[in-house]
Amino acid sequence: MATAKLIEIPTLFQKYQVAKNVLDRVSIWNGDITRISIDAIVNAANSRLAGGGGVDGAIHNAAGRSELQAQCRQYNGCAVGDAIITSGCRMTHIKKIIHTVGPQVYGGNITDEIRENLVACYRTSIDIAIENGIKSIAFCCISTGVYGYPNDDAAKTVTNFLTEFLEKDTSLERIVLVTFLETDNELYNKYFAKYAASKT
Ligand code: AR6
Repeated sequence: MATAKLIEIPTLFQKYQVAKNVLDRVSIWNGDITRISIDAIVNAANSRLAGGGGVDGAIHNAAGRSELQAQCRQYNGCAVGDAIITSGCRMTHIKKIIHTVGPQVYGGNITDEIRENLVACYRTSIDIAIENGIKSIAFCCISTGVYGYPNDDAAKTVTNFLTEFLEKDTSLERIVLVTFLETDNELYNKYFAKYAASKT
């Protein structure tokens, strides 16, 4: 009879466990970011933090324009790729709003610098969230509206960054990717499925 042999956990299974730990903490949700009950939502702001249209306008309306503007004025604007934090003002179902400024894309031409700035928006927002004890965070699709960042490249870039980040991070319990457009929902599903497939 063959002697018993200690079998090591296959590398494949270890990879699967890492991916499961990432995917268990990410949700893709189609809807209005102002309706989510979560620790923090991330706004796609402008560098003057002056309020605007799109998701920025929706968040200012829901939070109360004058209250939110008063908090934004305490900062001297915000650079592209950087982020600042305010309270949720009248949005009592959240604790904080993180305002980040995405890169602008003209003519669909994405340079390395533009892509790095998009990643910086997510990284800086998460850094500020963690510094403020936030455990759950919802992102809108930064830069993909008025600022013209192509949806496919954004979804791929953000998926790559977040999966890599979450493989190492243990402090964030949930990231919700809020898609307003069906196309962004489909793109995130595609790229997260590719990530999952790469680990099995
Ligand atoms: N909830 C979730 N996502 C939304 C909502 C909402 N209520 N409304 C729009 N979106 P954009 P940007 C999506 O243009 O490209 C502002 O005027 C939208 O479909 O809001 O970063 C600022 O003041 C798109 O997928 O932000 C800046 O000047 C995504 O949010 C400028 O626009 C981002 O679109 C920033 O442009």
